[in-house]
Amino acid sequence: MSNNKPLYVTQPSLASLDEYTSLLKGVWERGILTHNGPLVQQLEKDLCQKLKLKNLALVSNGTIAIQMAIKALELKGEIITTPFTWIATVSAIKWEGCTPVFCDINPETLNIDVDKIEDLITEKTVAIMPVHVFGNPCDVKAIETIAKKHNLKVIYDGAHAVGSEIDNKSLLEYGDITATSLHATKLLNTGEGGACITSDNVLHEKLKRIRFFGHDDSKDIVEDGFNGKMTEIHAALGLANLKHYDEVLADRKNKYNLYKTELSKVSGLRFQVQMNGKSNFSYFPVIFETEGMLIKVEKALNKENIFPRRYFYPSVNTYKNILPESSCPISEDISRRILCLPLYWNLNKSDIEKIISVIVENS
Ligand code: T4K
Repeated sequence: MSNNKPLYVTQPSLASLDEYTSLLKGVWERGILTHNGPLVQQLEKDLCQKLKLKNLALVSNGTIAIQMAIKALELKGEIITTPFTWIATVSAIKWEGCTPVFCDINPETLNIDVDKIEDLITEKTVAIMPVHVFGNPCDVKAIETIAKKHNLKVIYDGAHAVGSEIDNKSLLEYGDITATSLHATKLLNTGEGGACITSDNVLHEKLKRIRFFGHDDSKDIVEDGFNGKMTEIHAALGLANLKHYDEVLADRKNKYNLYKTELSKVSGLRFQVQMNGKSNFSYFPVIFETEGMLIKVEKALNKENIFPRRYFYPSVNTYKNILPESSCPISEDISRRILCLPLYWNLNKSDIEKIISVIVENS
């Protein structure tokens, strides 16, 4: 094992401690820690402005955001989703009493294969839940056409999608509702956190009631709600970090391009293809020819104290302890061969060059 500092798949992009504590001073003075406090309201306003969104409701994490979207749309039945995702997409569907139905992925974009969705629609289907995998925009137009034709709702799992766009419009604006994550590992973070985005004002008000026990303004219970609130402590971190959003976004793109340019010269490596808009470059996934090659490179990187991650492995449809057996051969195959390399603000150019050289030597 080398003595180099460890390099992880990601590290949070953080404002300075002074920027954060100056916001916390106000929290201490007001003594308001939660319940839709001024910083939560400010962060919602600032995010809407920055990302050009009509509405955004902050919540305690991205998984709750997906559950709230299902609840707000009152869905009961089958939801067609992708197996190439984090388990949260599917656990949220299950926690809301719905049944996930897996649609295999496009091997280039790694997003749900829109040509396979219609074959999976039954009389029980109520919605489609695609994921913008690694911030790469799904084919939102094709998905909207299918949904309209079959009278289905669309919820995007946009956990990775802050900063991605289609036609100069935030990717978070598509679908009936998009759920996003502001987790520590995301491009913009509040430590733990998430949000529901919808351009439907009525749905937005409903989402806000759901996250607050189902209260209306007079504290009557008018919805079947729960506790999805974000605290002022988390919102303060989001506000401090948001000040650095543009530089973080630009930095990811530069680092992504550095990896891509150099690793494109290595035969046998493949990269996620972007076809439908502008990614936020929040992850750098590499697809190897075989799992054996991936394992060889991963071991060599670990020896140098470098820790990439196998997002997403295994393919979620294969979690036999919580799901009935189903087959998605493309997702299962890609899952075995894909590795996400370190990509974050504090990663230096020399760190990236080191990672590239280890991959070149072991490919
Ligand atoms: N949908 C999708 C498609 C998602 O990817 C996710 C979450 C969700 C929904 C649900 O959103 P949330 O409910 O989480 O808001 C991470 C995250 O926990 C998870 O948010 C994320 N996706 C998933 C893809 O990755 P792990 O298991 O990789 O976390 P961990 O602890 O191994 O962290 C990875 C690296 O990050 C570490 O090596 C070091 C670094 N790290 C991590 C944390 C938590 C830090 O430097 N500081 C930290 O505080 O799950």
